[in-house]
Amino acid sequence: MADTHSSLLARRDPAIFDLIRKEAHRQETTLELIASENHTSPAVMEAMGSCLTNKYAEGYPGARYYNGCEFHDQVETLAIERAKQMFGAKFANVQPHSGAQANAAVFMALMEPGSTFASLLLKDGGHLSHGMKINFSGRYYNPVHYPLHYAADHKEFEQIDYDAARAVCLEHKPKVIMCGYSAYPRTIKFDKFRALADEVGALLVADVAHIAGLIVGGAHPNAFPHAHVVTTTTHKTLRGPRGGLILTNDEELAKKIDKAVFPGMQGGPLMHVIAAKAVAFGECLNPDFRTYSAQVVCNAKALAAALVKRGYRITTGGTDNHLMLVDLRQRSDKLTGAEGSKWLETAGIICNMNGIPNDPRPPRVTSGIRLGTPALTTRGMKEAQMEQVADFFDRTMAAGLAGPDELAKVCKAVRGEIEALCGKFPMPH
Ligand code: DSN
Repeated sequence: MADTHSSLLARRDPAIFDLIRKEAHRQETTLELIASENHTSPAVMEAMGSCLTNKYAEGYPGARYYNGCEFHDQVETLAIERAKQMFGAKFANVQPHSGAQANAAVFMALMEPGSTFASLLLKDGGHLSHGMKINFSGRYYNPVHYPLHYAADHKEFEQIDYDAARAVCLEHKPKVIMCGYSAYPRTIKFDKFRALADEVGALLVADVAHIAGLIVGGAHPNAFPHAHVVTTTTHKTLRGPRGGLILTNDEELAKKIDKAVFPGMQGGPLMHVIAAKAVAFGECLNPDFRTYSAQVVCNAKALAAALVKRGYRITTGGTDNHLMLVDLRQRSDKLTGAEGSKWLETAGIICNMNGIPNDPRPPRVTSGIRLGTPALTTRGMKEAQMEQVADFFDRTMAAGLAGPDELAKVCKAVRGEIEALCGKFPMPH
């Protein structure tokens, strides 16, 4: 079916076909270390490319505003049931088009415009939908932020400061406390946040977009039963299609959330994506997924240790999850995230520049690079390959520091080695 589909596309729209083919080759032959990306299975992609894209299904299973939804009801119900099973939750909404839209719907359900909520700033590892000034969350609500720990004793340095979070919440009495982050390498203590939420009379929302797959696979504590509401994307460690998901155990909140998603935030659900979510959730419920999640964390720890050995600093001193923030300054003060990540791309390592906590450099330059292991682990790579990845990383940085000629020479050599390694660890097929 995939071949027929491809050859059809090749005939109908050779320009797009060619670009997709080139992108597939890029993915096959490079190392994907962006912490929020992964390689989905062909089954997930097949569901996404199906005829379900043709249908309007506004509403929810059994209560649609359009006819002809018999099979769509069954698809969405399967996705909901699997989502609930994955997280041990009583209610799930699988319709959000993205994680940011899931958060927007939850804000709409739980707060009034102007309400105060507490979160971590984007520059400390949070997310733009957690109160960035130019985002809906900072524009229509009133964010207050809790800090990371920077005490001179370096105890839990650069980690969430739960005492300071308590002080912020006692002062501002937020309606919602957000936890869950996009660049935070340590275990989140959901129980501590819940105790704080109870103390100040707030609802706890855990945006577990980054660690959802680790939770489902048993490699990170579950946000339930502590969180009142959990939001996530479905395409990161969950390895599904791009999309969002909301869960809760509270029936009243579930009703408000359903209304906020549709008709509050969105119109017709993307039924082809919901089918693909169901397929991915089915894969996550397979016992193999536990092995995968554990290996993602082992690989991240191995990669962090291998980089430390080569002179890099990892913020917080390491990682408990799938990602790490590499502070390049310890290797050389001349290295920046912007330049370094471009050199790495030329060599075949795809990652993103990222500010480190208290970064003296601006967000478009940065002193750090964020690396994550979900995609490489999907390809079957293990600790031995993480040592090789650290070696590729460091040789490229050293060459960049040496100058353009050395950089060109080393990138070419490293790229060849990476292509050979990728050949041994193909993407899912
Ligand atoms: N943009 C995503 C990330 O890379 O972490 C979060 O939404």
